[in-house]
Amino acid sequence: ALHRHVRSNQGVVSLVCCLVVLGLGGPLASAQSADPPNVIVIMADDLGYGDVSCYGHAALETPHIDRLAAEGLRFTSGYCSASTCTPTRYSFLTGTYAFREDGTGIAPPNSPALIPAGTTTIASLMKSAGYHTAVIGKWHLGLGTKDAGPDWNGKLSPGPLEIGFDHCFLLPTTNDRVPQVYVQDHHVLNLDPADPLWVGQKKPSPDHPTGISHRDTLKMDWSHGHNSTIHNGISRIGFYTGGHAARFRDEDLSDRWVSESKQWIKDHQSEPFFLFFASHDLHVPRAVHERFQGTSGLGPRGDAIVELDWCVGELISTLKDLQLDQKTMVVFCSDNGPVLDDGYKDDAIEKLGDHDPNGPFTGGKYNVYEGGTRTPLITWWPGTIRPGVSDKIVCTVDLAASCAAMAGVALPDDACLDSFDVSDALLGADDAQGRQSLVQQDNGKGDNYGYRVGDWKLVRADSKKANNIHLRLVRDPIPQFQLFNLADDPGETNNVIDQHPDVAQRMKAELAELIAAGRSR
Ligand code: NG6
Ligand code: CA
Repeated sequence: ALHRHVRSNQGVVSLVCCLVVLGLGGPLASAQSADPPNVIVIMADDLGYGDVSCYGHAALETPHIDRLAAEGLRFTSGYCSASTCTPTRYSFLTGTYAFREDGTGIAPPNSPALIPAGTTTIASLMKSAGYHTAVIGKWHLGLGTKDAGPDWNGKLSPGPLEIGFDHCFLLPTTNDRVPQVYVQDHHVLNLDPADPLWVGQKKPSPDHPTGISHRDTLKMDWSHGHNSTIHNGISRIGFYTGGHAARFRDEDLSDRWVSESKQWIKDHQSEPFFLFFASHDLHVPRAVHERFQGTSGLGPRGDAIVELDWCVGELISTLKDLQLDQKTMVVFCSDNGPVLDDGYKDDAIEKLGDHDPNGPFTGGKYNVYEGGTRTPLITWWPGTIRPGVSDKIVCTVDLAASCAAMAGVALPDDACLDSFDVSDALLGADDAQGRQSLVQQDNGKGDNYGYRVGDWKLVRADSKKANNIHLRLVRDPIPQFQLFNLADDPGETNNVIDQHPDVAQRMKAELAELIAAGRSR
């Protein structure tokens, strides 16, 4: 049978009251924190379990993220749902596993909106609870209609504003993909109509400079792919022309996410708000601001972690300055595990030294070993969340149901099909259970799956291949089914499927049923 979760419909109000009554909140939980909090989800890009110093495997310092962990709750089984960007973001927003929907793998530059207008999302749920909602940073979930895709020179719709966000300020795809422009609400910011923006998959003219024809002019050379249109001395995936006045410098992205977020938080400080802060760090191209260059000693990949850490510090100090820290829950997480060389020659491998991006785990981005999806996850809400470490299983796919429960909104039955209310685990209640099981995916529908139940982990690789197992972009053959016991083998090195055929059989059947049932809730 499927492992059924007991849904806790307890909202944050009753949970916090309960903590107070039982004295579990210590000196922290107070009646005033019974108001549903503002919520900021900070999602890093390609950040591995070992990439921040509070997880104990880093050869660099992340003081601001460490402070979140010291003042909040650090999860050792915190997950994103997929080991690539688009499916994790899809499932975080919709509360439904991305493998249930076709076409939710890594989105190309001209992808239409992957989440249809009117879909229930974490943003629409929070909006219905009276929150102001915004997404600032990397989107990578497509814009525009299914037929036409993004209308770069016109109204970019549907997009975030059609699924519950009041405001967006976006990097539309991912920064190794064209175009390098900001999207503010429905339009490319600062677009000069006399210089229209064209984005396509084919070279627009024979003399169009690319990473191949003008390789010697690049400031960051490519190692695979990423050799089409050049902008800011970096060649990208895809081609574009025009829109010059709208183009940004890669080095300025973090500053812009922070300044836009600060302003938006200030503007909404007296109302409840939900902010999805979607950092582009540390995705390639890792072109950080000049003041962070060389600061980590690990090359641009490490420098991008330092830049991300700075962003976290800025957001937290904004909350403190506005005296919103006791009224705001921050969730810090990642969209997938780590990768070293992801298409540019940026010394990520050469300068790695003792740094251990996936910590004790195997694998990272692009695979379903633990390193692909078990990533830093920290919750912080001073005065309500007691500082500590939690081993409960929680996943970014649960944030929709959990935040909705905290805000007191009921989930429609046909929405958020895989999202569980784990708010008690996120807040650190002593009797919290967290998730009992989790399905992990790598990229598109029908690819490989991981399935964790308690300490058991089933790896189902229908392709019999896995990418990036050792954080090197090679595709290694693996068996179709493997079973691991994470309690004594967190690194998934000892396949015990032959010793535990009964467990494997049960988990294979459960996984198949979970996928076929179309929902886990
Ligand atoms: C891959 C890209 C990689 C990265 C990834 C998406 C190549 C060879 N590789 O196809 O560089 O862009 O897609 O990353 O082009 S993600 O974090 O946004 O999912
Ligand atoms: Ca990513």
